[in-house]
Amino acid sequence: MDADRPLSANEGLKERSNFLRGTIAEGLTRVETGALADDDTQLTKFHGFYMQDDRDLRAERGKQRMEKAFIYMVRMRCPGGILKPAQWLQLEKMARERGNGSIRLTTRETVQFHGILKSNLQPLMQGLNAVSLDTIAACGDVNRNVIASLDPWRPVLHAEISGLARRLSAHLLPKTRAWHEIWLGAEKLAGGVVEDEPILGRTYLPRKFKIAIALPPNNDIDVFAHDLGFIAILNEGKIVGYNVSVGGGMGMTHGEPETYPRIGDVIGFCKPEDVIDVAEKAVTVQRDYGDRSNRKHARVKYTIDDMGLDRFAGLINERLTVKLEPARDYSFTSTGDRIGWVHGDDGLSHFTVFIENGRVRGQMMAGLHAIAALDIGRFMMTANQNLILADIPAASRPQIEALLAEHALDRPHSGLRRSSMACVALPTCGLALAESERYLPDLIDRLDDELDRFGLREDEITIRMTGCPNGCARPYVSEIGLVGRTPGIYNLYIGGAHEGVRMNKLHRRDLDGDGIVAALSPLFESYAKERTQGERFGDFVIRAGVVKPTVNGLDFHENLSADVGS
Ligand code: SRM
Ligand code: SF4
Repeated sequence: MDADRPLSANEGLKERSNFLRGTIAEGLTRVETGALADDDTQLTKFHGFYMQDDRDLRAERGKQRMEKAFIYMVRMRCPGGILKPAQWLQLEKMARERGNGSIRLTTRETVQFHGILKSNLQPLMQGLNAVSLDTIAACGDVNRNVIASLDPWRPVLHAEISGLARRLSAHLLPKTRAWHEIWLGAEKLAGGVVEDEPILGRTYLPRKFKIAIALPPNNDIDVFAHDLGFIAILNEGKIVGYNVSVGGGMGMTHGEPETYPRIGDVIGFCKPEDVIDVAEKAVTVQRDYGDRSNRKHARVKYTIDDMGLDRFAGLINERLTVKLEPARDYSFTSTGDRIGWVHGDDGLSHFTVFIENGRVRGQMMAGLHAIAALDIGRFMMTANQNLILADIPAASRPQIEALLAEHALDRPHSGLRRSSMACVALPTCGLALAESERYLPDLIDRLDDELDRFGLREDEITIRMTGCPNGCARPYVSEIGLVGRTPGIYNLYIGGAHEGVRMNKLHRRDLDGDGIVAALSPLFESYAKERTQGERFGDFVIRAGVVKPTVNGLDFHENLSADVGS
């Protein structure tokens, strides 16, 4: 980082916050407004929530000169994404009593609650704490929820990586007691006690930091989209260590080519017992070298591209007790979930419920309630916004099957829909430029009609939509990506790898729904006619010369020329 440039405003705010306390506690007592103080709304992210306003009501309330309809989005921390049925029931209770009645599964194996009023924040946090859950560091300039592949059908391996996710999360959590004090009323630390953040530092990280653990051949967590990735290396059915990937990140800003999505680079291999040290050292290198003057340039991907990958990897190595070894071989086959039943060799079965864009409400909520009330198995929240009802013994299967059928949770879906994700966007996301979660289902109806015409209904082509270029549904690593520009208008990206190892490329700019269908339909037709055995859509459009492959972030924008419209 250039020492001459002034620090961003958030750095001063963190410094002055008394380890993330600010005046949040005082703000909660101010009943005359639904809002919190501006500075505090930056700090609340570290406590796992955002102040928002209902954008559907914004214009009307503005006309009536009323305060915006302030509501809060609360994001839970749940490393590895696994819940007990009783915890699921509690989430549902919280959503009904404290939120807007829906639970939103996110792309990072946890849930968000929307529509929380200020007065409901504390009861919600306490409700989560009552079932050993929390929201600490779910957002903010810290290590976020650690995600791990969900493979309950490989129980021993899965237990190992989900345990690792929990340990990594615990190790990198902020040490401040601010969350416990403000939300649980824990006793304030006595005057003389000095808090410290030995890993994160007193101003925390320059920006968010994300870790994912993959269990090949499953890349359901899109390991290359994260600042730090661990890829399990198997030998004779055992995990012998992990390849380490650094520098993934999806966010960019339209019209600012110096911002770009990037996928991670593999820099070496470490033994299972060294993973925590590798993560800690990667975090501290980013803490010390990340850009604290420009938040749009503060992720690990830019630190790496500024200093060079070798230097970044070298800095990690210098700090490690056991140095990284050369990376080992592995391969991925898919980023998707296995919707429906998977029967394990151990007599346990697992049903992955397809949850369109992660939104659970209505009949789906009722069905999952009935299943959770049986208190069988575990609930696993996938990074594709779906839910696995895991570890169902054979004797309980008929009962679960009946409930799935009764609540239409086992309805078949097309391959495209099964492989779809959309971010939240409107009406809650303050950054949304266009619809996403509320629009993608209708667009998929139309695209399915086209796919039907060419016999492609069952083909699992990954499609992801976001309401802005920040990339919350990881649209740049899907075979088809749609990114909001303005209401009703999207940029279309194609050519990502089905298994998440290559980014896509801009194909057409500024399309409405008709334009998207018109652009994709001929590609579906030629794919159906000309694909080679087993060839994926994303690979086909590259072989057919429709778009050039993206090598990495720095060439992501290279198509931005007249051939894709102005
Ligand atoms: Fe995200 C900001 C929703 C995963 C990149 N993201 C936001 C906010 C909080 C908007 C804001 O800052 O005001 C969104 C809240 C919307 C709402 O109303 O709920 C939001 N992000 C989400 C979720 C809920 C999308 C979803 O539909 O599931 C995901 C929650 C994950 C979680 O449980 O922790 C979510 N966000 C992601 C991912 C995917 C991932 O991490 O695997 C990314 C891309 C990966 C990355 O980080 O690069 C992502 N979100 C962003 C960014 C761009 C960051 C950047 O480096 O440029 C922002 C904007 C920001 O931070 O300034 C953002
Ligand atoms: Fe909001 Fe943009 Fe993220 Fe969608 S991608 S949730 S619109 S920040």
